[in-house]
Amino acid sequence: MITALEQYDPQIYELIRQEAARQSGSIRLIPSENYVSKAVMLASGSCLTNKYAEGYPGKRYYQGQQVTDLIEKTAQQRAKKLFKAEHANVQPYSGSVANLAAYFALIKPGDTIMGLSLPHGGHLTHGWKVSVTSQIFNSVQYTVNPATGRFDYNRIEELAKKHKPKIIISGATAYPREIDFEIFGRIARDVGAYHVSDIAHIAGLVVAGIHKSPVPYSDIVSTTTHKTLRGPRGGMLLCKAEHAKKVDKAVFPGLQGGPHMQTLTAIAVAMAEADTPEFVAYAKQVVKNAKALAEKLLEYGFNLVSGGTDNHLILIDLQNKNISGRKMAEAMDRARLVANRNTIPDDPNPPSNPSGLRLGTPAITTRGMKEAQAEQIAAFINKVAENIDNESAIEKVGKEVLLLCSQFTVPEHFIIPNKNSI
Ligand code: DSN
Repeated sequence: MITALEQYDPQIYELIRQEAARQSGSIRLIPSENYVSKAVMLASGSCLTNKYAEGYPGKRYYQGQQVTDLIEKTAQQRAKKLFKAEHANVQPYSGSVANLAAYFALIKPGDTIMGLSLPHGGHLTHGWKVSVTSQIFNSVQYTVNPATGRFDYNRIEELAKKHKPKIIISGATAYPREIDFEIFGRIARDVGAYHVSDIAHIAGLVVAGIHKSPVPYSDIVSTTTHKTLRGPRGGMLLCKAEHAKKVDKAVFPGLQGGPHMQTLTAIAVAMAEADTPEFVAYAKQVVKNAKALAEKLLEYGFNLVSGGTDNHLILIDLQNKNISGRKMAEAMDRARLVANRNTIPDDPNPPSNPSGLRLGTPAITTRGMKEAQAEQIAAFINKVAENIDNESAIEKVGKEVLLLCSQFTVPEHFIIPNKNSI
């Protein structure tokens, strides 16, 4: 396939080759990114991209669904088994659409939703002010306790009692601690709200049994498929049987047309991979690596929101280093350490140039790195911080990073990069 692309469109081929080289010649620390397996990559680049399949298995609007029905049923069954859920919808194009579908399945425009504020670690679609979710619904936002960086469940409960939302959303994109979904479920029940949990970041940890599953305590569970779960970029909804019809209707025809069958097929493959002891070992190592990275960063004097991590991600508060999140992320990028700037709870600075930096270990763990390499990465990050205005020192760190990359090559499913361009 790649040879055909090289012949037909050398310009795009060359850009793909450069991206493959970037992915293998840098340490990828964005907690929502990963490397997929060869099997997932093949399925997502397969002939399923040619097929329209509006509807659901056995109830499609176009003919020619002999194979797509079997694939989607397989994906649904694998999702139900993996997450121990009564119903699964594997069609959402992304986590954002999955969240919207969860809300539309349960409530009406104008109703109140309550989710975690974005600067405190929530997602845009949890009701943040610039998201359509705050325009369609009345949005109430809870926060973490800025002093601890953790949820104060009593305060969340007080807010829920005061505003009586129709949906309480649990889940986060930048919360380094385990979330107690059972408490969220209880608070929701007590105020007569539905509980929607968004496990986009931690789905792989839930599957591996490292974090407690929200499935028994939620009306609907929403997730992406490409973060710790290590599948293609997509979304998924899991729910109790009583909500199945409403969820399916909200996804199609409510919000989407035909599902992206190539992605859905690759999601099925990723779930087979996740249902293995190897995946459980991988997910455990993701957390061990994050803890090792966090410990070492603390030794170097970095302040971590909540003081450490229980999952795959770390949020650094850079204020004591007098470096902005943006400056740090950009300097790290030049040293081949790819992370993202991030707000911290009660950040005095705007999201465009916040005070924090978010790191994660899913991708480095897929490359086979362990605690020793996580500690080495902490040392690289410290060197960048100590030499933030010294370009030659940053370049030197980049060379050391490249050496580490060469010892932990990207699993061979990637296009072999042209070494000259690294
Ligand atoms: N953009 C994702 C993340 O990086 O966490 C959330 O959608």
